[in-house]
Amino acid sequence: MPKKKSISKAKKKTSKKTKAKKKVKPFIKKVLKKIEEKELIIKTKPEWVKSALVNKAKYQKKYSDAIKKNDDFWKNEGKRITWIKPYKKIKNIKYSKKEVKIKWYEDGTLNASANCIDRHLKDKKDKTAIIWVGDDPKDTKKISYKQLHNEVSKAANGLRKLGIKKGDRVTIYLTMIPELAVTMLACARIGAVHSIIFGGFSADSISGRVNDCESEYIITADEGVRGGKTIPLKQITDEALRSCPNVKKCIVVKRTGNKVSWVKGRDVWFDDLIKDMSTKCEPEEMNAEDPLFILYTSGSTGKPKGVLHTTGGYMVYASMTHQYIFNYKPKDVYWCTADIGWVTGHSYIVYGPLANGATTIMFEGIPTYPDSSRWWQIIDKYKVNIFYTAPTAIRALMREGDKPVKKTSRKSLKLLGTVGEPINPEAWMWYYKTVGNSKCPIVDTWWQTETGGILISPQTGAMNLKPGSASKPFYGIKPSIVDKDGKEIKGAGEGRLCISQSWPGQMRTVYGDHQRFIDTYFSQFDGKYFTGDGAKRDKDGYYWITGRVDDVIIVSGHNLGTAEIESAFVAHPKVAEAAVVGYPHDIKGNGLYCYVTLNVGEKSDLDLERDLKLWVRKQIGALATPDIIHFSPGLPKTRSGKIMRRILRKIAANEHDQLGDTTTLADPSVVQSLVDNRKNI
Ligand code: 6R9
Repeated sequence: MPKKKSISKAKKKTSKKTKAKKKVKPFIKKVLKKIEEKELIIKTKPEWVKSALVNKAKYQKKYSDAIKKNDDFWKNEGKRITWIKPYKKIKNIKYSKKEVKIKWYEDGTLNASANCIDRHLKDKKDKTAIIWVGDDPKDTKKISYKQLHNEVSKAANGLRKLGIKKGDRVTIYLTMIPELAVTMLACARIGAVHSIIFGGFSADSISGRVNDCESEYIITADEGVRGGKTIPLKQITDEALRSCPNVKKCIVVKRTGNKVSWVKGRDVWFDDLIKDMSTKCEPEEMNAEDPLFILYTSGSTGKPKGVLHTTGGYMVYASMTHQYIFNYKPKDVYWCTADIGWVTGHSYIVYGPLANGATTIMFEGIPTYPDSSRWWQIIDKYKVNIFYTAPTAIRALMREGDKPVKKTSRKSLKLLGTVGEPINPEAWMWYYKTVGNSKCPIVDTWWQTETGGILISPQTGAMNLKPGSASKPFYGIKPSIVDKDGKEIKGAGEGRLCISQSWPGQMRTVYGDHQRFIDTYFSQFDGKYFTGDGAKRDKDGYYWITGRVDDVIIVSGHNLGTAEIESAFVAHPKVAEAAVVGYPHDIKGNGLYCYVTLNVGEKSDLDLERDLKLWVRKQIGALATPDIIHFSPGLPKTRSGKIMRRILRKIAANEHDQLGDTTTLADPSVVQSLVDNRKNI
């Protein structure tokens, strides 16, 4: 694929720019046209099939068996985990508008930390479990399974010494340092329920979460380090704890060694706590349905929900999806760039890979520090085979041009993955061609905090790839597309995405508010879990996620998915990112207010504004002609890279005095600049 402009290129004279633009345009047009005709297919290559765990026929058989003989299927798959007391019962499910009960393997017992560590000691004790890569390229550390065992056991004994016991909630507020994985596994070892909060969240978000789950213990660090900057974690924690009267102990990991304030009797240095602890710590025997963790996720309304996951089913599902979807082999070096404070980090940095005895990379930094080649350098240095990231990061790096990528070889790569939001086909193609040198399949994995693991994704070797489509359901997953009245749409069609059969990794409740769990996910469509997402199923049975259902804008009576319009914007050679929201419009009902971020070096002016309106109109149709284009250097995003359209809607509607909670934003200062530059409607 012809290059998008790099910074240096973009700075060159206009004549060159025009030339580059000419080079790009026909290609993009071709891509869009092909996608429209559903023709853009990346055919499964023979070498992918050769190395894959399944081929087309095997996938189809396994999928249909898993649906039809669901209990037998999960009975068998449950064996991938080491149980203390094996299960006899498989599932016990009640899915209705009034009552929801989800239990898997309910008479079995196990320990999640023992599954991630102890069971590998026999044959893999010297294998690297975690490669920690620091923010500073010189900072790096390899932790073997044996070392991980010792560190986790010491930490677990330390936590026990403080009085923490089975069932207690422990909040962890750390950036990506090894102690984050160590303390979460230590909690699991003693049966405490961890609640991890992104190391970028504010004091208010912390206190809200600590109080909601009545956590009496918090683990943090003096400071965090990201992109060459420090984050005052302890200071933020101190501020949060002023409104958390029930917190008894604050355990502090030393990361930078800079001075921090201290509350005598409450604060404890992590190093002091574990100094004299034994490297032996008997794992607590947990029932399969005992809670493993709580993870807060914000919805469009109300306070964040404490999504609760339990032990047995979650471990089976995380381990299984990690193996099958990433086509994981025992010698692979695997890297998921997510933060552990996000569900992707829980399932696909820690629990899934470690349960499978993998070598998993934990990266403290950001993709653009010290320069925008950092990720690709890490891939070369550690010979990464499987790489999993988010579309928002792909788009940001694409914005920097091909040069930083091309400086590296990336020849160790075998498979690429994405998660978090719909990936626009242009970013998909760049990822495929530029990053993967057209030799790695891409798995576009659709799932949610609530689902515990991936539900819809291609399976390498078993199906062709369609850029922008999350493809097909995983084993045992039964998606169902319904219209707004709940009527099931069979075959090809578009509507709301539900899942009509439980799977082991599913969340069990909203912590402390089971009614909210029922109301949020089960009250709309009887007997089905409603995901909140819209989806299309094409004639080949591929799923295309169209975004959150509340992201649909009705213009002159026609439904327009924001993802579709945004994808059209991003296909323009000058555009890096876009977010589209609706605003009340006298004639059309809703108008389209479009926030657009340009590639580095591009200038916004009236000509470009006109160009972009025509461009989108041409890609989608007159109905989708943008009403307002607001050029903005950044968009309000959560730390996991999701655009907060709720805030953008308020700014568009000139209701910026009612923005609501903005504490979960990665960079809250973006909001003020958007408000200051708002366009009149
Ligand atoms: C894992 C995670 C869940 C929401 C989900 C959907 C969006 C995630 C996606 C995707 C299209 C994909 N989403 N993966 N949309 N294609 N491959 O992201 O969890 O933070 O809870 O977000 O993210 O809208 O409903 P979470």
